[in-house]
Amino acid sequence: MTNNKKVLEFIEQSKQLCQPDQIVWIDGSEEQLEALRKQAVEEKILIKLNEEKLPGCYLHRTTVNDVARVEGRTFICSKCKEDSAPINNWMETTEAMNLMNGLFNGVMKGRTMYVIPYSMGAVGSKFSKIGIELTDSIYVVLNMAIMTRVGKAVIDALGDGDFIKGLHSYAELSEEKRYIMHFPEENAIMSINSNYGGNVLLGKKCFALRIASFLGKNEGWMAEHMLILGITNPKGEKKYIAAAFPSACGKTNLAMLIPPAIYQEKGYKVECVGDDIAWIRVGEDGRLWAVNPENGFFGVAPGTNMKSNPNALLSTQKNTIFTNVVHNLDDNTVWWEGLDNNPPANAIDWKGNKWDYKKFDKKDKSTCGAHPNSRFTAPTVNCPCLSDQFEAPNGVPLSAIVFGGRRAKTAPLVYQSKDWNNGVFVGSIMASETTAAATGAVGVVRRDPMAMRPFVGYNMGDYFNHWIEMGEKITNKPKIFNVNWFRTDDNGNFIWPGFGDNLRVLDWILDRCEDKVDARETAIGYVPYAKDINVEGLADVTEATIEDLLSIDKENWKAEAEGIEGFYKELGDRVPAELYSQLEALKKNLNK
Ligand code: GTP
Ligand code: SPV
Ligand code: MN
Repeated sequence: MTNNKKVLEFIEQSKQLCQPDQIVWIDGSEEQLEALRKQAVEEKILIKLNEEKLPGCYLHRTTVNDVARVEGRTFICSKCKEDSAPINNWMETTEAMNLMNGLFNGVMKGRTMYVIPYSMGAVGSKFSKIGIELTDSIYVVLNMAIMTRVGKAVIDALGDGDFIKGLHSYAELSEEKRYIMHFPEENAIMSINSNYGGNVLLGKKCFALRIASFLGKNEGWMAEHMLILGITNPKGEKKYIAAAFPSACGKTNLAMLIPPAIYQEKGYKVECVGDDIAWIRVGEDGRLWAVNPENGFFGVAPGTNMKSNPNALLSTQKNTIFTNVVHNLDDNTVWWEGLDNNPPANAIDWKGNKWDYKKFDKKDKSTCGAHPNSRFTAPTVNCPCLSDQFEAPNGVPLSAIVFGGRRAKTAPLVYQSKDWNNGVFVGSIMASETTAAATGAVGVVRRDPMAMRPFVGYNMGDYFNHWIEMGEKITNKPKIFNVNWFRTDDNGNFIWPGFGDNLRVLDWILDRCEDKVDARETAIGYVPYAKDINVEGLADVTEATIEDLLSIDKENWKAEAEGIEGFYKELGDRVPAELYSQLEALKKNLNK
């Protein structure tokens, strides 16, 4: 398939190490992929779903111990500890290589090693980057073929160029021997003993965030955990926003939102450019330009329905792989909590056991039919609101950058930072309740700067510094905001309706970008006047509700400032002095 010596050498070395029975190149053809789907069905890796109702769709169940990213077993390896730690798990490069070489030794005996050439970004575009993933998992091949551009065209575009090496084996799916290892200094990724999404689809979090953030720091661009969406107003003006929320905190939903009726009537339109990852560069015009390097959506299934996110649901109606959802045996389709109010009576749960929906107890996750982190892998082309700029070689220009997390109290519905560096500070102090997207406790507040805590491929202090340095290069800076859709009342219910109604907040954000609306200066930044958030057509939300959602409790924020200081200290001495000055300014404002 290629004469690229580095590619051939990588395959040969991996072959010697893993000792597969055979090697199969993924050429990207539909015939080859269809043959692999058939084989996966025969080998019980996939279940073919109802061809009339869900054409080209399949169901996969992972083993029970392998259902989410494993942050505790994910490492950023480097020669010098400080270049990765303290937020990342660190292992010295050679030690990690030796450990991994031991684990990969002979691991593919009796198996096939698939060679997946893939492009992050449109094939051949000047900002795209190429990776080669070697894997023994057909599930990985079929998911990568949805999530990225794969095959012959990619190898042709690579020519004799450089690429990111990725080696994966599901091995024995052992939790104790599971490692997701990154070697940013060697352009390499090694992942073993998992077969779940973010641990094994190496183009996604491993390459497009961890390795790419490191490349971006050295090359002067940014790889961020951000959705990208376009909003067209009734005058036909199109503006783009990028937003970073932690895993399972609403990126896919916001990226595909359906405008509320009153906005539709006025002629607003929302389009999706990306739902998870943005690669961002400074354009010749001094603005920031963003591309989505992916080609599919790896979205959270539970909660997705025709009301909350019809565009996402419609994206999953063909050529989609569902992972860890409920199998409806009556019509051979799928179901998950929050799809509709008709759980199937004759069903198999995500673990492969007979499932009785009558035993479902909202408070006990173990009674769920679908795993809380069950996912769909759907091609972007399926999305009814996909932007026509999705493959634009230079991406789309950003008017605003939005940060956001899941906070029951503290963070108001929305606020605006005072300038770029203050915006970097706002991103750096993000905190959010943990979700099922990673293994570990759910609902615990943790600091998650820029929603990148699990995804920065180097030292966090250096990462903050990179943001500050980028600001110096952007002559036409986007404004930076923070949002929180998740404030709760005393009964724990979300106060803000969220989903499509989030456009009401984005509307204010864009007005601020164009200096069309005033705001109230507070200790933390600019907050809307309640009357400026449009509540027209919202039954349960009044101006008083908005007042409440926008309120800032100074005592809470003083405690927050303490927490931030502790976090900065934990990060070590590479946190830029500028951010400490921002923190001092916040404290002073809170004591005014
Ligand atoms: P990753 O794919 O893990 O990066 O997640 P994501 O950030 O794309 O999150 P997603 O949009 O899939 O939403 C995750 C969960 O949050 C789902 O259960 C949604 O129903 C819920 N959610 C999304 N947006 C909102 C919102 O505006 N309000 C509320 N209350 N819940 C929301
Ligand atoms: C996330 O956890 O942010 C995801 C899912 O988008 S995974 O691909 O598993 O990282
Ligand atoms: Mn994500």
